[in-house]
Amino acid sequence: MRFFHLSDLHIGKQLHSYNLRQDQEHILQEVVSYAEKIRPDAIVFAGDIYDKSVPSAEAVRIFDEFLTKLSSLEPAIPILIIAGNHDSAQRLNYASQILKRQNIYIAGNVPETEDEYLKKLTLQDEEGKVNFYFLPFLKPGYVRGVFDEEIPESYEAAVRKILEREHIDWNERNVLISHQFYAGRGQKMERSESETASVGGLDLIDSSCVQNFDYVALGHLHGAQRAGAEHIRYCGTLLKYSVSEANQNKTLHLISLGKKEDAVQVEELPLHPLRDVRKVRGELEEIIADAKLENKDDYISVTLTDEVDPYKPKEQLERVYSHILEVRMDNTRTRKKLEEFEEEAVVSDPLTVFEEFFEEMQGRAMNEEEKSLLVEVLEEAGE
Ligand SMILES: [Mn+2]
Repeated sequence: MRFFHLSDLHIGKQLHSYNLRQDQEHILQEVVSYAEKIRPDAIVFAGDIYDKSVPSAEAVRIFDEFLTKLSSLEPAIPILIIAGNHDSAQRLNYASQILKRQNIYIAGNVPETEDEYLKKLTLQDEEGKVNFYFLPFLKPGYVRGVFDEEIPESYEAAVRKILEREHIDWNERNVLISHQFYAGRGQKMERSESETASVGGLDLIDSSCVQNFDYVALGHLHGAQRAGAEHIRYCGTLLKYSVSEANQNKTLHLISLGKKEDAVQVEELPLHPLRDVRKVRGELEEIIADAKLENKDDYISVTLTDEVDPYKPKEQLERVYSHILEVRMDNTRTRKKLEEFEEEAVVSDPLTVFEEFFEEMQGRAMNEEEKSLLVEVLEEAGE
């Protein structure tokens, strides 16, 4: 069985001041072409379809056209979708009953009562069954109704407890689709600036709690990477959504499941974005002289190292680059300025900042109860 693993489409996203409509339509068309050519047995979307919980009409149209193209392929390819933290579960769920008839399976919500379970889709191949379990993005509070109004003590506990109550036959092949922050024990994950920063790392889940699955299709982190094991993976975004991703290689993940005892195969299919995101650094004159015509339309982040601030650098750069994201200066003057402000330049996450403030005001550290209350408040504010 072979399936595409995608996540974090973030349809409707802007890159700095640029609307990415054309770029997103272009890359989604490439996914459609791959689907036509490869004919995978399923296409999996591990959350964050849209960039906003209330997507624009344009974003909805783009996704609609994309889904329509995929679902009109014959023979039909099942399409599996879960909600991410950027999606609205209710909005994504809309028409999910009708879409099921089109082989589109959507899970917006996690179980909310004692008799609700994860959505599950079983597909068949020559080796037998493959069960796909849909685990949409959750926060511990979302599943309190499943556990007698008791909120699991952490994200990890919530995921573990939700999975424990499923009747999973581990002799069959099982795939989990999930949108959370997983990492192997002690593993440092690569984060990108286009991701939502988490508060104090409390959303971190040890990937060992999902290791029994034959494959775990993850969304949330925007760089493709493993979480603790070969078969627990983030596929990353199809496009570079921040300058911090300029050096990442974005690909389409094709997963092959063989016999239960065989290791999964992961093939990364190359993608060809309409415009790349690139960083260039140097003196204004040399950057202009080195600019290549074929890169003219790329999204460019420029760092100028001229000791004398050039006159209207952005206007000059626009002669060779049509999509400039930012122009920064890095010279003796700006570095000196940075040093002077170094103390202020240390930006911690809001939780740490408030903890320090609290201690200064109260003369004691926050206790656990106060801390968890604050985390809740910050999360609400973040939404
Ligand atoms: Mn995302």
